Amino acid sequence: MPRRRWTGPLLLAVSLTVLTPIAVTATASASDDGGAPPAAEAARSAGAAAGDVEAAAVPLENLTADTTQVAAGLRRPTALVAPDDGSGRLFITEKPGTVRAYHPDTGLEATPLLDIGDQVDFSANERGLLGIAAPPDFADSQELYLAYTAAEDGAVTLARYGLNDDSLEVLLSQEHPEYDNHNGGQLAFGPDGYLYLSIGDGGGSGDPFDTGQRVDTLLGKILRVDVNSACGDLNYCVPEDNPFVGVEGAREEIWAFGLRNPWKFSFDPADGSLWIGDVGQGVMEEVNHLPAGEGGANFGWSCREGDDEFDPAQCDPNSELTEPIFTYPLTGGNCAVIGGQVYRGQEFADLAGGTYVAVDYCSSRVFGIRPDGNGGYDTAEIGNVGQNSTQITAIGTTVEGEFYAVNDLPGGLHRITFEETAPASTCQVAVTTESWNNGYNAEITLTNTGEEPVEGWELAFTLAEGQRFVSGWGGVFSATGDTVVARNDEHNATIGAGESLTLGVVARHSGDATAPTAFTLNEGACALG
Ligand SMILES: [Ca+2]
Repeated sequence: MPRRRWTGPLLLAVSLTVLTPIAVTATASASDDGGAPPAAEAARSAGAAAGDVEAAAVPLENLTADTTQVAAGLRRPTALVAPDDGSGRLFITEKPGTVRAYHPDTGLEATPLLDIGDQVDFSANERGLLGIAAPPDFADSQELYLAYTAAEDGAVTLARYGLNDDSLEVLLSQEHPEYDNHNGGQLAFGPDGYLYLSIGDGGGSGDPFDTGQRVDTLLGKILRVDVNSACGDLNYCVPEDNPFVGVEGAREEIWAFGLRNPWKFSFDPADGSLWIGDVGQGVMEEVNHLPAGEGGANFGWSCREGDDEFDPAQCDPNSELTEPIFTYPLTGGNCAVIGGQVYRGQEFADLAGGTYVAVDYCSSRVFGIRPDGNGGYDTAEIGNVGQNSTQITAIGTTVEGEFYAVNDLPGGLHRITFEETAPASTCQVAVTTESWNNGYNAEITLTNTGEEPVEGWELAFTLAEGQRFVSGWGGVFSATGDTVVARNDEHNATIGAGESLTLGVVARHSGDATAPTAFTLNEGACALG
């Protein structure tokens, strides 16, 4: 069945709608309620510095991600964050309600940094302490923001924890009583200094409350709030430039909607853009990407699941949908996308700089995504880390941008590293020779072992010492010193997948009649066989 694609007329129809939010550009200094929080300035300058790091020179196809376990004994970890306090620590949430501190030199601290277990409902697989964010002023404030499902009623709860006095102040609570899955619970400060929180669609299956497309509920959303001030009855303020401010019937905390279970999202520290991994229903997983400051995006659920239509009753023909920039199917053991981070560290900058890395919870396949500079994206599977770290639940970074991951069972902390690997060979060469006292004739059988036809070819090889090219057949030959290049003739330019062709070379030698042993086809090395 062909997939239904979003088409032009629907996009144009946006101007006719009333409730469709208008994409806004948040400027940190322009809000009317006293300007941006103090964090904004620091966050922006940090972003500018991070933007100076070099971009990767290695093609995604040659990039491989791997993990190495550095700590064990975590209790179902769900998130990790690096406080910017010069300590070099990572804080890791554990589902039962504890936060553990880790330092590369001293390992995992045995005693939890904090314990709010008596406030947390972790009775179900997707419930518990789910998210953590450290504000830019953490070094002074010693405050952390936590997202969890609350004891008693399972409400998705945002709270501020003071390490100095072990205080816990609830800021926001969203009822979530019917189903225990799809709680979201990711927290992160944006480059604008505001706190962003994801909440799932209310759970169950198939969006039973139709919350994805409704803007009168916080379910199925990413929220954006100012936690540095309080407004009226709220323990936070809604930024004036949130997209639904002043829209009747809408919750003004909403930043983006049409999400199913945005378990993890993150900001690229270099450009402030927002990356979201949204867990799919039964067909596909998706990754979404929004430019910095673009509020009001509708990611489609439950009208859409990824690229496909899901529930036509939820499709408003007047609503503009933001397409996922990457999807992958729920086949081959895949089950749930774990949205990751954009690599902006130094150690692997030449390999992975600017690459968004996500992983599937069940299959442990790692996906790399890079904007291609022309509005599109390069994507590739860049490894499978299932041998070292099954069931990854979160990818986080150090203050310097180096990657770590936590995995669910058995709970561990892992360093993520990258290496360059040669692309798999897609050609094979077999050589037979017939030699005489001062020359030889080599017959070369070249096979395309790839899945795509080769259109136009250039086979290069080097003669052994003391040998000289005399002539060739089956192609157009040229020789420079001991390097010989054979190019296709008009009649044999295409080598179909799995097909072979034969060519030959006559060379002189002065005692060593060894035929060439290394061949490259269009600059890619061929296997010998
Ligand atoms: Ca979507």
